[in-house]
Amino acid sequence: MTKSEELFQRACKVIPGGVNSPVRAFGSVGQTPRMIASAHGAYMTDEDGNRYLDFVGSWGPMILGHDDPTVREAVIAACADGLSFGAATRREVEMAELICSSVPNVDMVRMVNSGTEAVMSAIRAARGFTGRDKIVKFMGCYHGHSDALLVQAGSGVMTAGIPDSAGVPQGCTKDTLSAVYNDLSSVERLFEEFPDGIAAVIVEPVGANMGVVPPVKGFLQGLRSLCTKYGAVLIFDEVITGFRLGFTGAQGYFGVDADLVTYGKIIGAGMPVGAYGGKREIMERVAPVGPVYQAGTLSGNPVAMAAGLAQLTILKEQPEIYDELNKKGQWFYGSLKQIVEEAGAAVQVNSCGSLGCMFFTAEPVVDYASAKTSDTSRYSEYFSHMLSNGIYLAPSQFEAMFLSAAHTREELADVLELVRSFMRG
Ligand code: KE4
Repeated sequence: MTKSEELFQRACKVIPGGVNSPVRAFGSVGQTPRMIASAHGAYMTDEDGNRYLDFVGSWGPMILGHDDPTVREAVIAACADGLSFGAATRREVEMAELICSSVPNVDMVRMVNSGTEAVMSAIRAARGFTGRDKIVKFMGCYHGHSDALLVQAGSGVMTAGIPDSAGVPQGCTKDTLSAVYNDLSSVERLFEEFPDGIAAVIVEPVGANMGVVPPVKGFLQGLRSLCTKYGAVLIFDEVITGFRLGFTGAQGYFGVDADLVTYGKIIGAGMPVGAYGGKREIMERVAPVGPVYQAGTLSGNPVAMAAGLAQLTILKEQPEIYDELNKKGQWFYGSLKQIVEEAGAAVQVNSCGSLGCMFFTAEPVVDYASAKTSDTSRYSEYFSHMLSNGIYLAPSQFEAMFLSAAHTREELADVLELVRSFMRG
């Protein structure tokens, strides 16, 4: 028995499914999860000493690679000053100033502890600002596990085949309307049905929780126009795209203005951090200034702020990191596309910048329904082939690959050869 197997057996006795987040259970790929002991640069090492080139990057935070020395030093220095005070601190001010001075349409920002919390709070702020109850989300998009958003969600919900979730009363989701990603008419119909009833439209500006599904031309701009026309708040859930597509995130990358934006992952550099922010007129409805209540014991935690500030400062001061990362992504996913086409394989390669994924289906993937045509058992074979060759991919067809600044083109070229050999069967 490997150490991972032994630890996982113990885990299953005391943690539901042996994991603290469902997708980590490797359930849909039929493998024992590898218990990771350490990670440096583009690599992770498990408890048995096996080393993997990592394409999960903690699901997005590790854009610089694991254990960046500057980030590590900042965390160690912050720890020496104390871990948490439950009081206002300099670092929170610096983090808020950094975000508000860099990202369009974010006049004010509130720190929370996860992407789920950021989205839940942004929805509440939008409802408080508009006085309306209904929200529109897109099938296949995942916005964390707050009750109202667990409706035809992506990520682990999609992987586990749970169309919704047990334990969520109908009352919590009756105001959640589902639309079709990349289909503006499906949104227009909802606004025509509830012209004064929709508080917000929330969208992943690049779908990354049903696998990677980029927006078709005009989709995001169309959402902007509809929200403006009907007085609804447009929320970009940038927990994945924020500070990944570029320093101004999806708003800058696509040139579309949101009213509220949610963050997570990269802004914490691996520490538990989320944030929501946007127009002053909306954010000033949030307590203690306004009537929309939201709070958190560890929100703006000084150690987490130190980690996030260190990572964001590197990204802001070295914009060439994004140029290289996006060029590397274009080359890598473009090469993957070439390999599957040469092999005549029923595989689609979708990508946007450093995000990408391979869908095992012959059908172009543009939304939840087409993503679901993927052959998940074929994906499972692919996953196992790559894992046995030291490549750590998302243990689910419906997740993204995350390239980092630490992945070299030489390493990626070797990965391409492994994919080529798999496609040859
Ligand atoms: P967290 O609560 O997991 O920090 O963030 C929720 C969330 C919100 N919005 C988007 C667009 C997200 O992708 C996420 C979380 N992403 C998943 C990966 N697909 C987290 C992995 C997991 O659940 O373990």
